[in-house]
Amino acid sequence: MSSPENSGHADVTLGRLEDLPAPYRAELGALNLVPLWPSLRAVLPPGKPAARTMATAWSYEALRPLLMQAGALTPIEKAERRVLVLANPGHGLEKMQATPAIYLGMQLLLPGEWAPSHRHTPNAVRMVVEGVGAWTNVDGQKCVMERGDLILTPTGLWHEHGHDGTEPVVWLDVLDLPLMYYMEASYHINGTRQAVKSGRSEQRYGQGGVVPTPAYDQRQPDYPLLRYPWKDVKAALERLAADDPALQQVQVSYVNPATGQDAENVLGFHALMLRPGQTLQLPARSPAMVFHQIEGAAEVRVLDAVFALAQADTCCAPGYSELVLRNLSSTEAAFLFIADESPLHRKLGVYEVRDGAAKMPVGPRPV
Ligand code: GTQ
Repeated sequence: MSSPENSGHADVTLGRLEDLPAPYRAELGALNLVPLWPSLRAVLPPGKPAARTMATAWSYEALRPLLMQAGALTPIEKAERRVLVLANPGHGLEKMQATPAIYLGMQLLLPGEWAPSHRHTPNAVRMVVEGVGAWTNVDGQKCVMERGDLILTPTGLWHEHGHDGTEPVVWLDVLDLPLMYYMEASYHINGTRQAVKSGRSEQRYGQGGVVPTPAYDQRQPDYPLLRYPWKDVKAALERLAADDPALQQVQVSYVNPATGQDAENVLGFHALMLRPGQTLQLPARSPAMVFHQIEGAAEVRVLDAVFALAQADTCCAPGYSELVLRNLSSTEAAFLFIADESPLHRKLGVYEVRDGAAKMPVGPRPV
């Protein structure tokens, strides 16, 4: 495959739709036919994809009062999931997409409320933003929700949310809903209240380095660990930073502890620590990304945008763009939750890192 630099014919102006006689266009349309050449450059742009995804930030301080208002305006029975969707204007707000494959929503559950049991084809995770006393029952496992915790609700697993506390609880939902919807593979099934089963995944799979040995005729569950407590993830980041003071990218990935692979099939999840005053440059990579400030404050520069994220703020960046992250404090570490489309790109064979000239991956197995 030639690179854009040496593909001498890339600038050739192709014929436009208007160049074709109207009766001919009408005849094509009547037979559900379309000429390719007027759209060829749009669907196969030179060198780099054309992104609809705009670098966009959502302030928690700004959205929180509106979310609380939703709590007053719409009872949970009328919402099932009381969520304000963080929609990217580049895609059109009605598409409810943050990036091509990522949906983001801020969900509010008030004390005593119950968001009834259902399961669906899209994979979801929750990143807890504020409040105590809520829980998510995933496939019979009651996962306590505390700020910064990551809770998985992978494809097909029953889940319902409840709240035994006294203050509102808010969390960030991250789903691969846009992809599933685009594939015409998105649907749900409603269920009844799930019984809490014995055994908690955290007790069994929450210790790095060891996993329970399955009985000889059994295999590990597909999703062995459903809750990743923030206190453990934060401690892992702090140990990583202390172990190697020269390490630039102090980052951990949420993985399936039985396989070491991505925690879910489509989206990747990571936690990043920026040391006090640190600036971190990230090369352009093909997957789009989402950043959510768990603790501290950080600046995110992407394309022409500069976002200052305070705690609980969220932003997104299109793929194929360089990023510069900067801790806005010179005394405190900053911690970011990252969701990206890297498992999807790897599976599709289109994952690439552009730390120099564009390198188009060839073949289905990326490096
Ligand atoms: O909590 O199950 O933001 O089904 C969107 C769809 C949350 C949920 C969302 C959902 C959920």
